[in-house]
Amino acid sequence: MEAGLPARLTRIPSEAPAGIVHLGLGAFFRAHGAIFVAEAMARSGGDWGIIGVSLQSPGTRDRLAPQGWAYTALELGPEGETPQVVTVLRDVLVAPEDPQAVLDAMAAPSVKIVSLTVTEKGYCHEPATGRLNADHPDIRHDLDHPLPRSAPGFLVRALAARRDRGLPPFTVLCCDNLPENGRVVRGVVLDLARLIDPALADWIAAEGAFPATMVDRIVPATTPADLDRLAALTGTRDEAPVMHEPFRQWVVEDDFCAGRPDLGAVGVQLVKDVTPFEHMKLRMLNGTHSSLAYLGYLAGHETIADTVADPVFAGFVRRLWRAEIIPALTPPPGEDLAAYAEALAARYANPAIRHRTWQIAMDGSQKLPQRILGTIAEGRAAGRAVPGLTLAVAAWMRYASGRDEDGAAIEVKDPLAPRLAALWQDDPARTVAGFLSLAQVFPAALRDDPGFAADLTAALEGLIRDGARASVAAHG
Ligand code: CS2
Repeated sequence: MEAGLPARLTRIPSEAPAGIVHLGLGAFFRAHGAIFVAEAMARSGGDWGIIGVSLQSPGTRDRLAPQGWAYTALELGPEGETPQVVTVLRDVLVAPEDPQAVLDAMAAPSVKIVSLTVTEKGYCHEPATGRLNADHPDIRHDLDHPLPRSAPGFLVRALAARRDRGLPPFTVLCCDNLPENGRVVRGVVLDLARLIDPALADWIAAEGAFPATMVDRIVPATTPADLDRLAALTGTRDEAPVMHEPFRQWVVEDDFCAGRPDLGAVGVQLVKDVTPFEHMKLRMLNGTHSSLAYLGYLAGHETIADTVADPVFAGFVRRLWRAEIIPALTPPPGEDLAAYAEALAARYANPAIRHRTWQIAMDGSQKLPQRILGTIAEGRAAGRAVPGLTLAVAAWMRYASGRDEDGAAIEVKDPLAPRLAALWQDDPARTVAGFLSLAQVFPAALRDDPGFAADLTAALEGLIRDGARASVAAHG
């Protein structure tokens, strides 16, 4: 079945029928959730094969189809690379080509879970409030058409089909880096369902389940050079491998309405409350990732490993953890935050992971609230200085202007990109005032805090005057 992929690699066998539909079949899920599920089935059985759905383009489907949906996951350790073949996918559907086929798959009686990695912007919500943005063009489309475009649209229409067929709902398992991601996706699904059919919303609210999760594994985008290196390593060409670091963590609220794979047997932490884990990971990992991405990019660093190899940045990130982020966190059960920070420093430094600052810099308007702005707001409310994170926000603004320190164009990827670029003015105070008027990004506590506006303006002035590296050095 896995034509072209060598049998001598370690295999995760599984021939079980599909019990999971996954929306957003990017590299992250294939290197994280899919592997946990495959291992859980290999260990404890169960019909948890996965049907992947690409919500945008056919590329992944077209590359995986000739391989019988199998692919190599290449672990990039500091001391070497270890491939394994993952055979848990049963099919890949491309939503824009055939949305009905996606709805049919999601409404199949064998499907018990619909998981998602559709990125922050895929939920069509307001990042600052967590509520559905009913004016989002895809949501407006999905309100009027039975064949949806958006992830919330697919969830609602598929749940409606199940109710109409007398089937129970599936569990909606959000695997994106959103705070309280289960509650957010439940909120957008119920908001949309209510606009379509209030009785459907009541049924979903009563019968459905939306466990929160914390997901973690660094998965840099696969490059053409990776394909060549892997082919040399294994002797076979895989057109759709994924690259990942050795570390992985998945913390899941144990609230499933129709069963689940035996995830606990393969190291998934099944807990009652994911919130402290989410805060730890979003603020300590993703918060510093974004800070290093904007400042590192402006300082001319291509990857996170390159950035933290620069001693000025290595000192800066440690100071962010120690002085600005950890003081605002409650440690989750069993976690030591100082040790977690040390482990992150080692993960960032892994030279085998070529994780581009440009890749992490994407979609800043969707990421900053949960990664950085919450820590800043809590720090300021507690009277704690947060100069490093404030500098990171200034760097985001500079990055979003679309020009780097040499005046060269930056390819800014963000749903708000044109709007952000237009906010850039010659006068830093006016630039800051413009950005702070973005209610969908900045919480009220920061929008209404003149002290924050002043600090941010000073940070931006320094950034423009001295450049990113010198500004970071001044904070070290
Ligand atoms: C990164 C994340 O691209 C980004 O925004 O911060 O993808 C990060 O690598 C993962 O969340 C790690 O678990």
